[in-house]
Amino acid sequence: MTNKMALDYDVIIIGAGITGMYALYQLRKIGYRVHAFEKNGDVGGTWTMNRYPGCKLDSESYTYAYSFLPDLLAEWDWKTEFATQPELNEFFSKAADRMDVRKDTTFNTQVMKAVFDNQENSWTIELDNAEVFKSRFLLSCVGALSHPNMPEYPGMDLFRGETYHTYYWPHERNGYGGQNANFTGKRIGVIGTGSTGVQVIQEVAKTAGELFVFQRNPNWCAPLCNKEISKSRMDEIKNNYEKIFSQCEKTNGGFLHDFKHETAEGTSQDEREALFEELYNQSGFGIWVGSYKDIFTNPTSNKYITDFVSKKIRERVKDPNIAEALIPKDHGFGLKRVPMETNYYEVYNQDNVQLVNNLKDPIQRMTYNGIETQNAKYDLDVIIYATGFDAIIGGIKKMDIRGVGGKTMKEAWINGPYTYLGLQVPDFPNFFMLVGAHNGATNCNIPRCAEAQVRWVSDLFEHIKRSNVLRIEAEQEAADEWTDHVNDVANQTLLTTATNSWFWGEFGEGTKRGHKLLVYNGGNPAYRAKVEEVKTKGYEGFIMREAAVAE
Ligand code: NA7
Repeated sequence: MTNKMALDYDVIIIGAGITGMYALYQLRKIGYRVHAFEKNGDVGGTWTMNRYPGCKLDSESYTYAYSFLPDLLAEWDWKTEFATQPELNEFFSKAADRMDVRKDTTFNTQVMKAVFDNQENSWTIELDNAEVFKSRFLLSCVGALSHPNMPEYPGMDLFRGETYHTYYWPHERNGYGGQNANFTGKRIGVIGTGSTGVQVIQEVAKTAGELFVFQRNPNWCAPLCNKEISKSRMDEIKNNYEKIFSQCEKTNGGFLHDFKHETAEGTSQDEREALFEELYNQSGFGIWVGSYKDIFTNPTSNKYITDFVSKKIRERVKDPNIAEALIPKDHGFGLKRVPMETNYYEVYNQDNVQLVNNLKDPIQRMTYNGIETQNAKYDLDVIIYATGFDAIIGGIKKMDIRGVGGKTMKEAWINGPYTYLGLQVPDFPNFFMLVGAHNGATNCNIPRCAEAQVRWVSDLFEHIKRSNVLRIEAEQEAADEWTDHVNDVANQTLLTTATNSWFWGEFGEGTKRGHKLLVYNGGNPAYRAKVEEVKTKGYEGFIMREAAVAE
């Protein structure tokens, strides 16, 4: 039977952040009718939403750009090694202008439901405004950190002061817009001490009347060492973009930094300390991913760096009891995302800052006046929630996605993410997830790996077009193998000892309940090699049905 139903688009993209914008641009360029739906009011994802005071990058700014817009790169001057939110927002906004993607994007619109039609090989999506659209293919580019966690404490609606979640920071009170001065002299409570909380705390501590930091589990933080970029340095960067991007391609995380040595075992203490010291005082993630590769797999090596960073915290925080409360005891250094900081630890030497250790004295409720813990009451003018995200899979969970036979993603992922290459799920034909769970592009300096992923998908879509493919889906066996591989890689690391982290999710029922790593930890080069091999072998692991066969 010939397929006669009307498609609104060939491809619908969900999300117009860094990945979605580029996917739209690429697929449109190769001849697809593409449209994106974006829940926020503009492009840019993370960088249009997180406007809290102190929000900035901890990837080097010039590694975080689109590499395929040479004109923009040539005229764009980064102000600092690690750019602030407004600068990034402006960069990606200009990039959107160059790609002219806004004209094919509907903003302030959320995809609520997507249903696959097994006869027509198409997706029908339903929006939050009740509109319905049909497309042949559906691409999720919803972002890894786009669905925030808001805790549910009793009395939250009673608090008479100002309440913020860092992700939903009001645009008119942009942390860099000067209005933030309103916090001067105020009594502020910050809940959460991940990367976001750390950035907020070190910023608002400068002017707060009193700042109370509500910390549940401490994180290992390390100095960012940000600095301004001079004209001559910027010229040098512009002349070296190609080298910079190619260096990032070689490293596991898509950063400039790479491990100096395979193992720390057998090294002398002096040798190790000298390397750690050098990296601790260097800008960026070098201290995390620039020393010994086996700090992630070998408990002895991990203890070396853990002891080193503990010593640094003890040196920097004057009160030994506070220093101990700031040193994680439940996991080694680097096994969760390392927040990068600027004088974060010194904040706790200030008279206007108090650390509230919620492991010993948990938050009980919010009141009209502030926060009540088991043992104390804190009167506040402002409460800032820096409580993180339903990471990696939050965007997928939020939508009601139904594949062949009405199967839901919840059913498909009952025991954890189940994917082929992190891109497709069996029984969900024509549906792709970019920079999602078990995907090599997710545990990475996002623009670097997102770009590579979009290019790969774009090649696949050229093939689909050339071969008149109506339906593409992952083979079950291929998905089994990939999922086992992702879990095997995770189980060979010490990350399994630090599962209270947004890298992990809890899945399964009864005795099967357990933590599953949400990201692929095999590294960017290994992932890229794998997907290239799949392409070379004629997209091995994908079942494709061409029009003549499918009709
Ligand atoms: P994270 O790193 O997930 O941190 C969230 C923080 O919030 C963490 O300290 C949590 O403590 C704390 N938290 C979460 N829920 C609660 C409740 N209910 N009560 C008290 N404290 C809570 O998120 P971020 O936004 O900081 O960073 C996410 C990524 O964004 C970051 O790594 C960058 O890549 C960009 P816990 O550890 O659970 O005890």
